Amino acid sequence: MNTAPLLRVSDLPRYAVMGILNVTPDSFSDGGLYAETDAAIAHGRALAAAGAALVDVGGESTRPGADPVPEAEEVARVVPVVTALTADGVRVSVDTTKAAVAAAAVAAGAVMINDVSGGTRDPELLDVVAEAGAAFVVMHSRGTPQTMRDAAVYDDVVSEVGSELRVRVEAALAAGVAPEVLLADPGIGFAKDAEQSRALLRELPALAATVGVPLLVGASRKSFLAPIVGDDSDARDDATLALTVWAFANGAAVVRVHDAIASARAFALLGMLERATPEGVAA
Ligand code: PMM
Repeated sequence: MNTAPLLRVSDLPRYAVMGILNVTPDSFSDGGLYAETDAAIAHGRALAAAGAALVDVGGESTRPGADPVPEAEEVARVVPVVTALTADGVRVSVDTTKAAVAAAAVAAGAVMINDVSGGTRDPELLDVVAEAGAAFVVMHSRGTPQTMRDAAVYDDVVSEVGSELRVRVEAALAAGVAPEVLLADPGIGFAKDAEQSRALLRELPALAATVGVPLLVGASRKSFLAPIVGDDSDARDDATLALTVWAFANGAAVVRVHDAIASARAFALLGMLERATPEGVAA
């Protein structure tokens, strides 16, 4: 399969913020808020205008214990939002585990598929991604949203997540997905308890070396933050901003966040400081 890539990881800016747009009634934290299509489109535009390099549209909650959404319902939630945002020139990723939803998403203009099952839940999804030339996020998890809590048993979480992710990266390559479109994601909170999530965040460079492709990190507002900052989403956003800085400083290529506006502002400033010389700031 020699389809030209729709997006290479190297096309993204150094600090690529992926803004989360959940079009679901029951997600971790912003569920219900953007369930209306028009509101979702407006929020996606605001994320892109604030500097998000990608907007990640999801029509099925991945929350532990969440009920599956029928394919037609997921397509109906996601496609109008993808169509409207891509018409505005926004780079859209779609968070799905289903081949049919991925196919509808790329037909509507999405350039990336983000699969929390890493290509394992629907055997045809990798073929759809390869044929379209879409970029692909291979996330690590174990089990399903119903069973993942019981699957969080590791002797050495960093090396096991790394080697399991590598197997999924090899499967994507074998299906014809190009290496330059791949991102791998440790799946913070997915079949990991709080300590395991922190261990993975501490060891991002070791994980990237094992997996062999650039990393995407999604830690935004996740429950492992609650013992440190409490349950309130504003407090979790403050903590998430620190994690975003940490992830980029430790080599992550993309960070997936709810409050993309704060992250985009912080990284505009950081980029400016990095370009600064004694004579001033280069353009
Ligand atoms: N987390 C959620 C959903 N999709 N995708 C990737 N690649 N990485 C993640 O960590 C991830 C994801 C769950 O969080 P949300 O429902 O708040 O978006």
